[in-house]
Amino acid sequence: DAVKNTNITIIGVPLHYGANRKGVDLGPDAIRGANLHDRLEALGYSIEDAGDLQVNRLLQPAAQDEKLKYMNEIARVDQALCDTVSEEMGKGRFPLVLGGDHSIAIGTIKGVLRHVKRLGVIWFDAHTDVNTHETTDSGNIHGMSLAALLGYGHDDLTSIGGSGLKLLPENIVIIGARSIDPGERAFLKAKGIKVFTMHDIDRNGMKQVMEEALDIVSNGTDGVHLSLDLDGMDPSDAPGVSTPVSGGLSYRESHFAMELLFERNLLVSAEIVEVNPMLDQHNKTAVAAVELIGSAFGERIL
Ligand code: 6HN
Ligand code: MN
Ligand code: MN
Ligand code: MN
Repeated sequence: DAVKNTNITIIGVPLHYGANRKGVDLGPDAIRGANLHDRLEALGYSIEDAGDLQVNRLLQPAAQDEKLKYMNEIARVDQALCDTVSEEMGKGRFPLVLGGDHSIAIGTIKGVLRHVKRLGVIWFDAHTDVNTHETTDSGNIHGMSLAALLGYGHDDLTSIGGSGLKLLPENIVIIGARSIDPGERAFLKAKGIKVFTMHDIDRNGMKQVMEEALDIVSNGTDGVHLSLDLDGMDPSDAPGVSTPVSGGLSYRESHFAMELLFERNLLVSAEIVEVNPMLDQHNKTAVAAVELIGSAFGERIL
């Protein structure tokens, strides 16, 4: 087991190009505004905020990038994020990255992989994000991040952080999936990636699902990353996301998952993505995100 790291560095990434929809770039401030810093401090963590990475203002994607919208800027930001995450981990700190859309997972996880070669990942999401430019309908890179981390997709995405860095399919679990594109279905099957869909959670309950999930991500790995896409939660509890899908995880199911995760003491890094304050109601989604992080870091009801 990893020794619990109580030194956390918050890194904001105000990027929305991967979702091709404004608003998610306001996520870092909305999450900070929901008292992330104080909540973690109250749990005994020591917090540093590194501020936000710089994202350039672009008015439209280049015409040739129809299946890889805004790729150049996304790749540039992900490379900077990879370097920042890796630097913080080099100082022995725990990186907590605030998105931004889910394309930032490429940068976060590549940075973590520089320090933890055999990394387990919990991908909490309504989607599975394993498209490539060859299978995508939308051309939105936030739907391609997990494939890129496995080494599939355009070179400019897979080579971020150095091309030797990769996740292995057997070390990943996806939790909460209910919207999977045809090309993704084939990919998940071919690679043997374990997906706990909403059907599995309905059938077996979150307790059994998380126990199985945590066994998978901890088996033969040296640490686990949490990639928390808020659209995994049901839109009634998390309405402020770029791509909402009905039939999601309830408030308690989501919290219970985070509480069980904390009990295993596996986390080396985490990120919160897809919080979109422009689509939210009274910052409800950012508050839910901070509450989930609270549970993942040890908050208890009693
Ligand atoms: N996310 N599968 C869809 C697409 O456009 O490729 C949705 C992707 C959503 C990505 O929520 O991180
Ligand atoms: Mn403080
Ligand atoms: Mn996602
Ligand atoms: Mn999603």
